Amino acid sequence: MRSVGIKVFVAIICALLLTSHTPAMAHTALVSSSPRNGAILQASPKNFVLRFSETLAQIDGKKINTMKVMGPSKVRVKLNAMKVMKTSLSTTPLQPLTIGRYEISYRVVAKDGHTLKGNLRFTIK
Ligand SMILES: [Cu+2]
Repeated sequence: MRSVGIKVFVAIICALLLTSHTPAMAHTALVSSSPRNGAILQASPKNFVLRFSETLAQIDGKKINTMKVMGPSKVRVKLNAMKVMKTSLSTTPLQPLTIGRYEISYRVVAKDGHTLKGNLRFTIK
């Protein structure tokens, strides 16, 4: 019967969806960044790019994917607007950064609704 076939099909899809997101699996993760964590740079980075393992969620008018850059003496670096492109979040500094240690902290929401927070550091020599 046709309806039995559909039920089996639906059951298989449900099973796949459940196993594809078990608690043991990590949700979205940071895949790469520019600058890299621990990087020692000779000059100011032209941009900040974070790439994640999952597509980021976007809600019109809400800044749900953000990063913050703190510089020497805990001075917050002024950044241009955040750009979200599928799995990446990027921005550029308003002005070139000076010598010192910096920390990027980020908070993103993946399309599955899960939030990821983290931070990384880099130094300009
Ligand atoms: Cu998740």
